[in-house]
Amino acid sequence: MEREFKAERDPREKLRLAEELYAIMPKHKGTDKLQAEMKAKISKLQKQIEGGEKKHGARQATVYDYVEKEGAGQAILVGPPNCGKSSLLETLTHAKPLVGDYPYTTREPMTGMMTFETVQIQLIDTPPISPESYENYLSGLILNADLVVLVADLGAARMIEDLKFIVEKLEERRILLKPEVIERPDDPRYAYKKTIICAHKEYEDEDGSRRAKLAAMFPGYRMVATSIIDDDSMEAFKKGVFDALNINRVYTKPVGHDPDYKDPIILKIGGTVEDAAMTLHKDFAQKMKYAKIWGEGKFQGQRVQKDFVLSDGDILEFHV
Ligand SMILES: Nc1nc2c(ncn2[C@@H]2O[C@H](COP(=O)(O)OP(=O)(O)OP(=O)(O)O)[C@@H](O)[C@H]2O)c(=O)[nH]1
Ligand SMILES: [Mg+2]
Repeated sequence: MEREFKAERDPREKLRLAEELYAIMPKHKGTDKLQAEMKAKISKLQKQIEGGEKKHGARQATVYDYVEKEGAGQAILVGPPNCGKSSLLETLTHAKPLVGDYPYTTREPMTGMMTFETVQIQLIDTPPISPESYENYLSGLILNADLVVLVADLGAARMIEDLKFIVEKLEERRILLKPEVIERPDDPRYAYKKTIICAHKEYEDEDGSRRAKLAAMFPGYRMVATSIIDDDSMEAFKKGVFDALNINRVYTKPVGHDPDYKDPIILKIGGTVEDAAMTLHKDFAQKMKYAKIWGEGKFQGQRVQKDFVLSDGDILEFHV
């Protein structure tokens, strides 16, 4: 592992390895000096990551490795050069990324907010991943996102090879793309990332054979076929992302008033009445005695307790 630590260039990876090395290091008088050295290295790496400190001449790209989350969820568009990532961002949000009919158009990440029904979802457009290019900060961006959207170019002759390269590249960075994430990897150095497949430029695949290849490569993954000139497919993309985020929208209503549909509470699937109240205020959740609920499959206005599990679209009226 020590050799791995020395070879690693990505500061976040390096930090993780350093912390691990420190954890397994025998702690006694004889290793005092080593322990101190390792601790110093860890703190230096932490500073470097936080402050984006420049190491003499070394190429550091910590500026882009974190995008603060906004809205109900954050999805990151990842794919080979020229597959249409920036076009998707441009079509689905108000962002104005550079789009070009040549590879490597995008040089830095860009974000935009996509509206799906009553929620806003954040999209991140990224520079492409290929044998010629991998920006180190991508690992951090992907790890922080709630969802990876792997964009496939149905018109590219090397579609499968290009995607295979990306999957392997991320694996090398200890990120494993998964159709669903229900458990943590056995090896703590790895991270599972929930991923959906965007089969983009659908009109380049008239007989559907390329989509079939994609589905065979990514069994069990949610897949959505898209084209920027097909509005229905853009809606399907939004819904696909929303569904994959595993979140519920819960609306609140003051007693005697209509529900507020503009600003839903966002909860993980399985969230309860108490969780919903907590998002408003901790004290409020404590004071709350019960809630009334309106929604599918419920008696309208039914009284429910704090531990009641909510569904998407439920309307709550809190009673203190
Ligand atoms: N046929 C077709 N072409 C598309 C579609 N979406 C984008 N394109 C074209 O694909 C090319 C690349 O688009 P970009 O959005 O720049 O692709 P990108 O993945 O951001 O490319 P890089 O930034 O280089 O990685 C452009 O010529 C777009 O017009 C689509 O749905 N169908
Ligand atoms: Mg681009």
